[in-house]
Amino acid sequence: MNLNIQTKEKLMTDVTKIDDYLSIGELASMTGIGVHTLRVWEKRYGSPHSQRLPSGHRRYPKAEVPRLRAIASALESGYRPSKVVTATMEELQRLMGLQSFVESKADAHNAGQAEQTSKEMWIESGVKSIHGYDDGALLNGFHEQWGRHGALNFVIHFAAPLLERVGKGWETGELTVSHEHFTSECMVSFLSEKWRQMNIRKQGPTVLITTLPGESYSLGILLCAVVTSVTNFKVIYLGIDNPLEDIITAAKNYQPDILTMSISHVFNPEFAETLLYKIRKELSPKTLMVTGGKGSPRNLPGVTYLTELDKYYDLLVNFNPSTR
Ligand code: B12
Repeated sequence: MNLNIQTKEKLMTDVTKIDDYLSIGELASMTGIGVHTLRVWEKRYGSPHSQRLPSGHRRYPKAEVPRLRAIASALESGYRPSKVVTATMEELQRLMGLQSFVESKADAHNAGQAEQTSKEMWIESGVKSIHGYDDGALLNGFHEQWGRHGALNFVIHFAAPLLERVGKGWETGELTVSHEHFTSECMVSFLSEKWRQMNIRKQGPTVLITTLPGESYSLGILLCAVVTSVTNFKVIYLGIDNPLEDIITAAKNYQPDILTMSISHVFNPEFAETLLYKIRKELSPKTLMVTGGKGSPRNLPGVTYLTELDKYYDLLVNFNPSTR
């Protein structure tokens, strides 16, 4: 592009005055896509499109960050650059199976009766498989709904309600302890395989996932690992019941952008609060602490408490490390 001096001056004023632009290095660190790759893509595909300062340095609109993060995720999942680099955010979400999630969030409250009934029928057929300890049928059902609705819809609308239904079955005496254990085992192995597949070879921003010491419930952090894996973030998964010192050491060594924890009803929120304070005190202020679950304290300074997994997904896709 040949710019005359006037145009160059105007651009310099626009770009340097406006906080909404990033250098190529800043864009690279916020998206996990290398500087060289960004240059090659612009030359080859015309995207992401930069503006030039008179010095020749590129400036990119900040608004490109979520789209580039989605591109990085698509590449991690095996898509070719030629297919995704020029795609819009909507096209990328559709490609990654997130579109139905986004749409279903938009009209979650108006979800059709038919859809609700079919979910309930699916849950009851899962319970039937659980009664017969039929892991083949149960896992097939998981695969089918995951494939049909995508990862996020699966964890929010199928996995969590099935676990809730099993809990009710146990409470009323319909299901035994071994039914509950059988369900947990199937769910743990299915979800672990899924998020680990999505996490392979990822680079870029990190989320450290763990529970507090004394925690016996693992499904909360597994659901968080799945939600994290569909975003651009790399998961470092410590599992449950870790000593406080180990959590702090890992956070110091890996400097994660986010530390995510699920705190189940097993915890007294006051005790959880004491432990969370200790972690927060030792952690870099740059690391965001996120908690959820029935035993999690709320309104703790320096800790973001979220009730829902879809809110957690929103937090991840809108996360901007440079503002921390
Ligand atoms: C599976 C299960 C177990 C398994 C857990 C296995 C595992 N690997 O985790 C095992 C067998 C260990 C177990 C044991 C027991 N269990 Co149990 N268990 C359940 C069950 C069926 C599912 C729990 C679960 O993991 N759900 C999935 C999680 C993720 O859902 P959630 O905690 O509701 O979290 C939701 C949100 O809070 C949010 N969330 C959670 N974490 C986070 C984090 C972030 C960052 C965000 C954003 C969101 C978020 O997302 C979730 C989905 O919406 C529940 C039923 C139920 N209604 O939950 C009973 C249930 C929790 N268990 C119960 C009981 C009584 C027990 C036992 C005491 C039974 C016994 N007599 O031995 C023991 C106690 C164990 C202990 N150490 O204290 C009761 C608890 C009642 C109470 N409030 O006190 C329940 C509710 C069953 C019931 N209806 O009675 N259990």
